[in-house]
Amino acid sequence: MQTRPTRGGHALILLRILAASACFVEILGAGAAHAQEVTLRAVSSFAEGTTFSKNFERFVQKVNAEGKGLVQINYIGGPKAVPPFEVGNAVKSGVVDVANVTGAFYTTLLPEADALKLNTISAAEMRKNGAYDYINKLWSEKMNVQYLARSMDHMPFCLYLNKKIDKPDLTGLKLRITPVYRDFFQALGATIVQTAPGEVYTALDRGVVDGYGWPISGIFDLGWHEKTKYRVSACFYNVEVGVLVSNNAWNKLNDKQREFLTRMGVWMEGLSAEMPAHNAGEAKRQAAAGIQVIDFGEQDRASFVARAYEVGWASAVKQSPQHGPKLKSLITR
Ligand code: 173
Repeated sequence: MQTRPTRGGHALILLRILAASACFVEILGAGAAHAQEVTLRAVSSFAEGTTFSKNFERFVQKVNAEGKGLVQINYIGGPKAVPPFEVGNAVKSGVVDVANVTGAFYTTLLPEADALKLNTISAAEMRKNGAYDYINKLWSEKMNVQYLARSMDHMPFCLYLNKKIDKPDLTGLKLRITPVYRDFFQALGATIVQTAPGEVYTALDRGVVDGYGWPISGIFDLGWHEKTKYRVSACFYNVEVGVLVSNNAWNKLNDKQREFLTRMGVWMEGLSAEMPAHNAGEAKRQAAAGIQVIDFGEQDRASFVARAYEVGWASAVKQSPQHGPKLKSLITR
């Protein structure tokens, strides 16, 4: 984190250089009435300009437009800056101040994080019913971060395949996963291989996997539609991507700066209202690209989704007997 007085101060140049490599606050001389502008360094666990960075990037733009003299965000970029599964570490340790990252990418640091995909109530409701307070306390204690706001919500995950199946049985299929899909796909008999998003295209191209888990949106970002034949019509869970702020940075902000960032975060959460229409558009675009829908029929469709949630919560509770059940009561109806 870099801070600078809104008015001059060349004596602070050395401090700025130091701040370029570490989270740092310049304290102005006693009694100085300068306002402080803080610059936070941010990364995304998804490639710049792609689906799961977009809402976050709109948030960054808005913060920078409205936060002059208060808070600015220096957006360093996507996985080229920090590999997706390292982003959690980077924000926990304060190497970066802000991260746009899904819980599935930092389960090694916080096993509870992946459970946020199981929410069935809105972020607005979660702010009201105490869920956010609970999440923030847990994330703060175990991860050294604030869970500022959700950058993605109201979008399901799906199963994409290159081999046709006609019922919810994944026996004999080798599927690309992250923790989001691991236990569910395994429960249905699949063999699994975990990869970062950046490795999916090559895995499909080489035939290393027969399919992959991914949200309903985003397969065009990295060209996977060229290597995808089918999508199972029954999708499941709810994509969670969140904006985390390192406590190292957060603790140095004043109330006004915290309130401003929180307000911007709530604004960003409002963007997820666009998702249902966006999701429908993506499904159409997939059909136009020749991706066929596999429909199990009404009964198996319902049991496929029910099984996803059953397995999802069972593993969340197993991972965290202490917090799993409480999270379930707070983020579902
Ligand atoms: O499939 C994934 O890489 C994954 O876990 C994920 C999570 C949120 C948004 C997009 C992908």
